[in-house]
Amino acid sequence: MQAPPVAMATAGLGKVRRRRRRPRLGVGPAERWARPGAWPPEAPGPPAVRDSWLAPRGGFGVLASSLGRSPDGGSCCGCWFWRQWKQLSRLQRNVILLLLAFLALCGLLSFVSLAEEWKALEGRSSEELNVRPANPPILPAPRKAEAKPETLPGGPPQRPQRHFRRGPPKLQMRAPESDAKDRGQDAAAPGAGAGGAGWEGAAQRTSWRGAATEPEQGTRDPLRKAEGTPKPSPQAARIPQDPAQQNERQQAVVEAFRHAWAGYHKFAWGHDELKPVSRSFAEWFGLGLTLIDSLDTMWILGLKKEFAEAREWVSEKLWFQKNVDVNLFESTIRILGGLLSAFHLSGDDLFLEKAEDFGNRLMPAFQTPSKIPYSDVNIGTGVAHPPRWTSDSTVAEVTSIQLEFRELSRLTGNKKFQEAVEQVARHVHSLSGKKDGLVPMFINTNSGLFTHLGVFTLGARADSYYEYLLKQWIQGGKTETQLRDDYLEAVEGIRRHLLGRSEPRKLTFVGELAHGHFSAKMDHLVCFLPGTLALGAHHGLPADHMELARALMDTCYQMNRQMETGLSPEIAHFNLYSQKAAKDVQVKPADRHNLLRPETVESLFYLYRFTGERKYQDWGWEILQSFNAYTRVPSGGYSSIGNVQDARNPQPRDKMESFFLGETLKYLYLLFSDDPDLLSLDAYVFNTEAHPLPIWAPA
Ligand code: DMJ
Repeated sequence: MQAPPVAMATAGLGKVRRRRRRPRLGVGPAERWARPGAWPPEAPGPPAVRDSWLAPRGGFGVLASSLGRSPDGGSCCGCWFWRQWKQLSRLQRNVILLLLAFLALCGLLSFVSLAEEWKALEGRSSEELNVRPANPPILPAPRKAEAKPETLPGGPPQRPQRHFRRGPPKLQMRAPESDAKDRGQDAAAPGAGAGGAGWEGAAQRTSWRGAATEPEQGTRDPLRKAEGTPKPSPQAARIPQDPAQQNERQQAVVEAFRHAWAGYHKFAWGHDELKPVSRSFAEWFGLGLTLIDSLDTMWILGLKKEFAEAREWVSEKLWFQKNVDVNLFESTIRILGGLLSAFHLSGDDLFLEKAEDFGNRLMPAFQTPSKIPYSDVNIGTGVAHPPRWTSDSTVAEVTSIQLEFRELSRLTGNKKFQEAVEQVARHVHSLSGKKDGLVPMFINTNSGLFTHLGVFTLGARADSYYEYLLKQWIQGGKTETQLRDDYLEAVEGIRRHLLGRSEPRKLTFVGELAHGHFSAKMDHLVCFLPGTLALGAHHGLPADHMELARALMDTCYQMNRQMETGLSPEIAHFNLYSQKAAKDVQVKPADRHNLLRPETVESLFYLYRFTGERKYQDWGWEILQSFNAYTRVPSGGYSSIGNVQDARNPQPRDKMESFFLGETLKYLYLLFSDDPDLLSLDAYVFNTEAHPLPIWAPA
């Protein structure tokens, strides 16, 4: 970022030098240069001096060495400097001023960066003095883990380390239609390496602002040390795999899945994401993200052949010894969650072995001064780090990995996964800076304190914090009351500070609060909330949560319904004023896109399960038809779109997110089912990427 201005300035001086010489050689009229402040050929100044500082070898060093005495040996250096300055052309002066401004800017930036570090350190000491976690551990040990004295996570924070790649660099590569399939991750196989350092070369790669740990040896052993053989969920047997049992709407979902999968299979096999329009693929982590995210959906939809082929790829091509940065949250909910869920549904040990290997590689992220994990970790080198521009992590990210790590501990008998994430949960529970249970969006990995205080949202960066409070409580058999209480307090905080009503339909929406200022803005992401509220009510929380769930469900439906394509924008703004013909849901040009997100249909699934009201199925059916009408790409796959308000040209954006298969189509399929035992919500809890994990039986 900073190099170009220097290069430009240098290039500029070169040009000046060439242009100055022309009139002196008599090329072109001398008058061209005879302007105030320019350098006329007849100017009395000393050409030798002028040439010397413009000459490449002398440059600014020569100018600097001339300072302190005038050319005629006099002592008035200020006068001499001023004369020299006056003799420069405007261009030359500008170049010099630009350079000086650039140097000043560099100085300023360095100062700001140092100041930030000082502030973080100060914050840390004040936390150590004043804001100690108030509570003892709030969560029980995993049922299978007691007898296993595994090393706990943590240890002293590492010296700042360097990371080599920052994610997600969405590289696009075109897949030859014929053989894209087999390239997968061959290069990442053990010992081979496309940049993969493997464990051996890993430990020394260190420097700026990250944590590195010695890679753990024998990452697959702990599984064998678990008490007894880990058991997949017994509920798996209840999933019907016979297509004959599927109703018409479920069959339509299966057809949509097959179409999406066909595109992925043809153009992106083994890669992270399909780019359906360009018939190519994009890499994020280089770990076959869509394939892993889709495993349990295929199982649930009864797509045995497709599941078997994907399983084969996991067995043969999925290796984690790669020098690649992954985002801790995204890879936990999609990859770890996907593998654990595939294990539970299929009973196939392969998925648990892969999950444990991957979980081990994520652990360095927790080695920070505060134990609040860094956002990114290199799964090959064990180097973890925050984003380049900050040492903050996102609150939703560090508090929405608990279901997966806890389940991994339960299955493997290795406590360290659970301990690491529960330490984070306890710490966040104890922090000040909340407002009636609502949390800010950022937390600093050095100080462990919330940052950017005073801004509250249920959308991006905070959303799944609330979801995981409830779901951890359910997962643990409803024994961890602190989680439930934090959740209840947060729902009251939402009621008190974030609810609004639109005009003319009086839709209830969840807005945002920034330093006391209410904004009628709601991300589509917030549409997870009706489902979560309904789930809580089903598990015995106050009945009025269900009423709020119903009201918000109507709103989320309208966010889809009021658009020309029938698909919600990424962000909606709600009209607060009574005006004739005004719509409740308004959209700004920058927010008109739709990424095939699941939240509306996710909540429809919960609402239908708990109420049995057909309208929720009908609303989901409308949305599936809209996806088919406006996002389906004929050659295979579905694409996110750029404008939900333009049914003629919805502007395909050439990207099929993995959650379309992992979540959106799965929730639609479950919504259309009339069998409450198909992944019963009394036996399973879905992680935030729709991967079902078993509810732990009461001890
Ligand atoms: C998914 O990865 C998860 O649902 C996450 O919680 C939010 N973002 C996407 C879907 O919108």
